[in-house]
Amino acid sequence: MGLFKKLFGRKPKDDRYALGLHKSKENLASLKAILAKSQTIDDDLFDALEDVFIQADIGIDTVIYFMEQLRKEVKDQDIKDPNDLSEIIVDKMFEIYLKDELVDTELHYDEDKLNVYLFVGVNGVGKTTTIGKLAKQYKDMGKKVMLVAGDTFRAGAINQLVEWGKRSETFVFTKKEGSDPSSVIFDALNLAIKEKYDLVLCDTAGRLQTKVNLMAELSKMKRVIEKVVPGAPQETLLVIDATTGQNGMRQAEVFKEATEVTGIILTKLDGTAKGGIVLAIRHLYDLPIKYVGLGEKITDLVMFDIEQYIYGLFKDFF
Ligand SMILES: Nc1nc2c(ncn2[C@@H]2O[C@H](COP(=O)(O)OP(=O)(O)OP(=O)(O)O)[C@@H](O)[C@H]2O)c(=O)[nH]1
Ligand SMILES: [Mg+2]
Repeated sequence: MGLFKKLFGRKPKDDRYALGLHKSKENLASLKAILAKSQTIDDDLFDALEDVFIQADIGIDTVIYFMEQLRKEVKDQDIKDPNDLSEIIVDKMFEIYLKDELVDTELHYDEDKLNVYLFVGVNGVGKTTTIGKLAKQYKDMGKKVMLVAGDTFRAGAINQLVEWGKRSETFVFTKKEGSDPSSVIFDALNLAIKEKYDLVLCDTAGRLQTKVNLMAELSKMKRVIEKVVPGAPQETLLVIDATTGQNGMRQAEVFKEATEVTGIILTKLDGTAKGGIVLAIRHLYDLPIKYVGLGEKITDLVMFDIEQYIYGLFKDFF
């Protein structure tokens, strides 16, 4: 059974996707109109569909690939009615995302061990906010969580993390502004070991320096973490702002080259009509999206679930 039938035949577990994706849904509504007014499946229809997908920021390479797949499927299945296309579109989106493998969205978490997650990404994408949200989730699961103010560069960055510490009721390790980030992490991790913490979330500065500096700083932080806590960091999470679309993906590329990223956190999906970026990321980077940000509140961070996501996008649609 295709995903389409499976998804639309049941009630969703979590309606936050549908709510958070309202802007992307408006964009896709034009898809419905296009299919409804088309009499036949022809090049004009394919062109119109292609435009909608580009608008949704699926990314040009991904759109080209997607359209090829769609055309092939229409031919193979000998589909004539444009209305039958919706089902195939949903199924193909799902296939692109999965790439024939199971995507593990769980964060790597070792029980009975100190876990360290490092957050990297361009400034303003939502690293600090995401750390605050995630801290709350782990705290609610009964874990002992520490936040580390590794952004010692931007004025106000430390205080911002301290605020998130208050909201999530977690301890924040800080040193004074201008300290070497690696030394902050070093001291924080030693304290975390001594006081038997379960999870340490490290904030980092998001300024885009020269690539060489960035690489040097990130690899230094990583070396420190690896040395103090063997097996860590369990996750190096690249945070990407969905509203910046393809441009944001290009900026994030630098971080991907500078350090070994294990997963993506896609923020501000609530603020964009370009929800297709999910497929672009999957198609271009071989990295799973682990969490998505659907708002500014502490509860607005959810584990990424491609089925829920596609359901959220197309819910009012069929
Ligand atoms: N709507 C919405 N806003 C978000 C989301 N995540 C973060 N934000 C907002 O994005 C802005 C920047 O977030 P920060 O967490 O400060 O970003 P940062 O990556 O730490 O930025 P720097 O410290 O400057 O590198 C804040 O106003 C957040 O409230 C989200 O999922 N949805
Ligand atoms: Mg920050």
